[in-house]
Amino acid sequence: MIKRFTRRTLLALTAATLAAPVYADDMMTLRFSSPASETDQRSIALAEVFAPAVAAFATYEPHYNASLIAQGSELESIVSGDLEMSITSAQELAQFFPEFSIFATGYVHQDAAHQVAVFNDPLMDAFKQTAEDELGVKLLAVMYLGQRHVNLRQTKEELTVSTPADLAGVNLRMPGTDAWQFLGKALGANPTPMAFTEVYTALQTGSVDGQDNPLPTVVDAKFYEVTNQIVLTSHLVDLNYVAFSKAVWDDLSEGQQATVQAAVDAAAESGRAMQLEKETSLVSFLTENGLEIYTPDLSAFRTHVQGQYAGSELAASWPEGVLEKINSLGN
Ligand code: KDO
Repeated sequence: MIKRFTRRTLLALTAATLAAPVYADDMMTLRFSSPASETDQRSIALAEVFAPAVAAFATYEPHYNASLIAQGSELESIVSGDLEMSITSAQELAQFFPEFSIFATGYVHQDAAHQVAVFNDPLMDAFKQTAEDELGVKLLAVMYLGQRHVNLRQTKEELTVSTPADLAGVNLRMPGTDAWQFLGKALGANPTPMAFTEVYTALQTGSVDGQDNPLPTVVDAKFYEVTNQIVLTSHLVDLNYVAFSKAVWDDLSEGQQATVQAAVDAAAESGRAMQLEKETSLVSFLTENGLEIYTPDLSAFRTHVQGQYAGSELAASWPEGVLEKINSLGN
């Protein structure tokens, strides 16, 4: 907790001083960094929907595959003025503000529509305000990343996963932050922290047994080439938030702010629709490419994962009543 407090204070001090808009002959430059590839649906939506909509006053400058900023460092880069946009995660925000971990908790969000309802509900206001006041980052929209499943190198014959007990001893790559590591443990596995861009090689060489991502990511990152099964755990209906520099936002006119917001909303909607379509259509592609895809004992996974969060330090950081409100917004 001390680490987070120090980090939080340091960032608040930095946010107040460093971030400043980047201009080229009065056109604003919006540098965007993501670990995702250019062909990921979220990347496509921002490039093809957001960028043209703001082109009258801003140049969108995307950097993919974490080529400009390392995964997990985007928020600090926005604070320091080295970046203007990213698709951040609740897990990354939870590194500064533990309460964000509620949106990264296994089996809480039910589906894409539930994510949108939660993001647009007043319950989100305090979270957005904290990110704005203490980080200098505006969370403009929620993007649908998809249902995360366990994806393993082992064949189903070598390792059949029915319950969390079957993941005991499995070296499961999870992204680096605490909330991700907690989720990996809650699934029953041994989590290994690793950047997204290193995962393919780690699977190929066997330095990890598996990873967890939605089906569109398994295809886009070609993880299916170096794995043999997908256990449809649906353990996290995952999301990203479009993070936007507040310093840049404050430099926009009201009309330009409205244009940016509408453009981000349209991109999020477009990306969501494409990702949902891919989640349905890619099952046959993956089975045709030799992967065994099956559903485990979901009740066992849900019960075990929720049991791990109950009473945890993460759950202790959740504001009173928020989980109940999130659940009430679901179907
Ligand atoms: C990942 O590293 O597994 C992850 O899915 C975490 C997400 O929050 C997000 O960073 C995502 O990678 C990247 O956008 C690549 O898809």
